[in-house]
Amino acid sequence: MHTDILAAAGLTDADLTGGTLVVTSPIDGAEVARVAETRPEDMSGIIARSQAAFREWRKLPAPRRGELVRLLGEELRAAKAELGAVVTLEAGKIGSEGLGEVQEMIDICDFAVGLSRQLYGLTIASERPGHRMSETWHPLGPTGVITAFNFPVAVWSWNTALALVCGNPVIWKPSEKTPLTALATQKIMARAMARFGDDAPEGLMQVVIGDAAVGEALVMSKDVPVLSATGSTRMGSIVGPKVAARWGRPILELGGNNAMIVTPSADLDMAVRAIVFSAVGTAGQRCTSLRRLIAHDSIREELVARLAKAYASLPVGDPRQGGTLIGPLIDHAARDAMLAQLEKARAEGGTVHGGSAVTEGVPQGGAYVAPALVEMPAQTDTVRTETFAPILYVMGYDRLEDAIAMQNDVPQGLSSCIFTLNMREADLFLSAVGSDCGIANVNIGPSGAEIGGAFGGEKETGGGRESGSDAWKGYMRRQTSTVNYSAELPLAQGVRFDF
Ligand code: UN1
Repeated sequence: MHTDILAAAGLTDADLTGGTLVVTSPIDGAEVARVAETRPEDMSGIIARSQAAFREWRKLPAPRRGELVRLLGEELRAAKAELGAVVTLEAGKIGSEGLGEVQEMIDICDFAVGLSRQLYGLTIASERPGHRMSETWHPLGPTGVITAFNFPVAVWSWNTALALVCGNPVIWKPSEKTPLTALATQKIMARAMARFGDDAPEGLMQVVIGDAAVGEALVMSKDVPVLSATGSTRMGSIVGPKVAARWGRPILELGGNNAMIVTPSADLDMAVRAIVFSAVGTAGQRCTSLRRLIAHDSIREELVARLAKAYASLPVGDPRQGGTLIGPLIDHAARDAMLAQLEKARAEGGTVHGGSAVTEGVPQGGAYVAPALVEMPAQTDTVRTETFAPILYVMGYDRLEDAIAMQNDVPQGLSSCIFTLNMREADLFLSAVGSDCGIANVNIGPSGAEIGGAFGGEKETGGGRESGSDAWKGYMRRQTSTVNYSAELPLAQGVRFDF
């Protein structure tokens, strides 16, 4: 059955057998493939190929580069079902989330195609007569993209669609847990490149598979001027300084500890739906997953009761089955980490609803859990720690200022939201004294961001921005140019230097 899914995605025996990286499905823990790994000693050749591709690719006009991304979007549309199925098999996402991830790839391609005609610079008024100033954006060079298991292909596409139209080749290191989605995506990319023709240089888009040593080569190489990395704060704290120390440009998208404030005026029906999707969707394994609920004391008990009822009805199981809403965690270590955090929360005075391992009615071998709702007396150390699992901590508040302070009082700063029908509360939350996160929403949950906005966050989230808005500027270098079309040579700031 797996073979059918993998073959439909264009993967052959050569891709799936004979290698040293054992790939298992989180659905049942069964081995799916043995994928060949890139040898660390081959990385310098791979980076050199990327540099060679860069020398050609940067010469093409950006709208022509956009044409390749347009074709990539077309190929992704044609392969949506097949690639979505591989996401489900390899990352354990339910069907509609696997498809949604591919849709996110298609959306960013559309965005990047338009962008390829809009890499706008500025013209600037010069203080000197007969002079003009302008600002132009140029390609930077090979872009390393290190992605995580939880969005195994969408995050690649945010970076790659932008990097390509900006004139940069890409070297992609996917998570060791999800190499098959990367190989399937590379096949789709190869089809787009074949249709594009000869001016897509060989080496424009390369995939490298392996462990930290392979990633390290990208992190350390001066020939990889942009390094985008998505993953844990621990990983980012290693990668970020190393890239910065060699004067590269890191784009970091790390941990989140996303909160929702629910105020007395909130539409609780809507809040419950938003909470359930954002806390348990993708089994709580999005960097944007809702992890903390800060509810006004006047509605907290009612909200918890409604959530406990909703949680009890959520189907946990095989993500390939139509009705399932909560698939497996990525592996047993993730389940152990979740259960350990729940123990800590209990020790800190928390009351845990749900949160146990599920072994009945699910495929054997996978790490399935019932989502946990944990009422906490305060925002303890455990609450301030991101755990990649469906745990939602609930705290109460009395004054909105205190709720905002609590929402901000964590090391991470990715996503946040408020449910309220009171416009003063909503705008206070979005103001300079409100949420300190990169994403702040009103009356929607913290997850499921559209690609049109810049995606990323502050503090330990790493400060990077990817995807929409002007995130493309992270992949380009800015050149300020002053042109003198007069026959004089006046100096700026009125400086005289006559001789
Ligand atoms: C991630 O979990 O790394 O906003 C990315 C969202 C998705 C992307 C999540 N569009 O939830």
